[in-house]
Amino acid sequence: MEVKSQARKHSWAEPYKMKMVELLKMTTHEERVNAIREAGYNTFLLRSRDVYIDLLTDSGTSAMSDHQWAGMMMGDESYAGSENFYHLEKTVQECYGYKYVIPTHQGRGAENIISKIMIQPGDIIPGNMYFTTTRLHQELAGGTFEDVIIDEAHDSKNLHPFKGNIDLNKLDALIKKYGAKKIPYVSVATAVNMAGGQPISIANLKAVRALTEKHGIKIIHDMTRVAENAWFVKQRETGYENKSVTEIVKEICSLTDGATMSAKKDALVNIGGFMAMNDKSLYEEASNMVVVYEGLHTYGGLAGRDMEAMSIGIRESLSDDHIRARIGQVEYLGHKMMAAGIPIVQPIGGHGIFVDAKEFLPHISQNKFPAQTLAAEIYIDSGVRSMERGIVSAGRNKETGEHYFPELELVRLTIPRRVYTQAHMDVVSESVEEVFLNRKNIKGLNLNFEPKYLRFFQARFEPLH
Ligand code: PM9
Repeated sequence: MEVKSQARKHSWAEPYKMKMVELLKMTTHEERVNAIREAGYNTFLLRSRDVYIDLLTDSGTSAMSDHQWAGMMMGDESYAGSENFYHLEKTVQECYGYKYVIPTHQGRGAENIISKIMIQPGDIIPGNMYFTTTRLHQELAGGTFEDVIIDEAHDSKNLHPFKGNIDLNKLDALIKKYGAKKIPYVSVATAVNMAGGQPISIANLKAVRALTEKHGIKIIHDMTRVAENAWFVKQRETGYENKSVTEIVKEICSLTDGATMSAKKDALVNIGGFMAMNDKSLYEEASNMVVVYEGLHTYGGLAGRDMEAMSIGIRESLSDDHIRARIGQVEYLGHKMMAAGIPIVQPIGGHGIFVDAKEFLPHISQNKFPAQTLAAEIYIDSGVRSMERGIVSAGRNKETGEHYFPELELVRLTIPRRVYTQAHMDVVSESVEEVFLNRKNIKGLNLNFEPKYLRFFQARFEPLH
């Protein structure tokens, strides 16, 4: 008889063991002060050799399994019709339920093509909070993103269990204001990144589906972290406690018309993504467009071996035991930091701990970049690399050129999957605590270089005195 892994209460301990390790360099305080100065106080511009624990992102940073590495040796590197593509196609169809699949080099490759095909200049794209690359592609295609996430998502202390939910009144008001013809699709993300990895409930998604169907509006799913969302549904949504993550993921996907995927997150690969859809004509357009920007529709910018590792990673990512340990580790770090009085986004999300920099550094106004400053300070303290998710990431309004001032001014400590230990998490928490104790001495930053697109990647700063 199959024993449900939920039946017994046990630790979140990892369902794997290590057989290869990567040695890390330990740096001195002086080396780190120099490194962050050279990086213009932007953690994206640090060299990874100067980083001890790298919590910049969970994107492409997972440890692949022995099965995935074995899959890499099975790469069919034919230009067209690679066996690995057919394996990927079958995996996406079986695991996610979408009919058509086109690989892309990563998530934004898919976003580019979906935006170019579906958006006309002047269109409105409602979504549950912006994501940097997603919104940029929508804007480059001539569209305007409109945030329709519930208000609770913008409040780091609000304990709503589904802060990724869409506010139906906001969505309905947009449809009334602009008309359904101006709304090509609603952009629905699972485990909403910029809100702190917060899930959307199935009940909410069903309600969004009912409303959009009435108006003939499609739903495009950013399914980058759908498995993590499914785990929260299982924990928090009535009726789903005995369903598997695999079943919940499939139900989520069934409520949408198509998807873009950065497989570098949930799907446990270092590179890769895809778009998927149920509509044949959309597929035909996308499979033509992909040859312009990515490569033939049976490889989309990937090597055969990358597609093989992705197919295997997708199945591993849907195992309940995997997700329990993955989110268990994130929660371990979050609870430790909360016990030390560090202000973080609650409830704890799926892929990292998001420190509330406005509350951490109340004496630094948002135009002096508190989250950017805090990320640099944590790096100087311990060599832990994190990422700003606040005013720098939010960028500027495309019409007025003014900074957006988002409610959430956060530092993201993003946990790569299957990479770090509990002891590493202890070091991270201890370092943030140390910075917290000395927070009154911290001053802000001045922005002295800003690139045109996605400025958070390459902007440079100097310290204020
Ligand atoms: N997310 C992240 O670190 C990597 C780039 S931004 C620092 O969170 C969502 C929800 C994402 C995402 C990337 C992409 C783009 C789309 N949607 O990075 O192009 O979190 O594969 O995916 C990053 P790619």
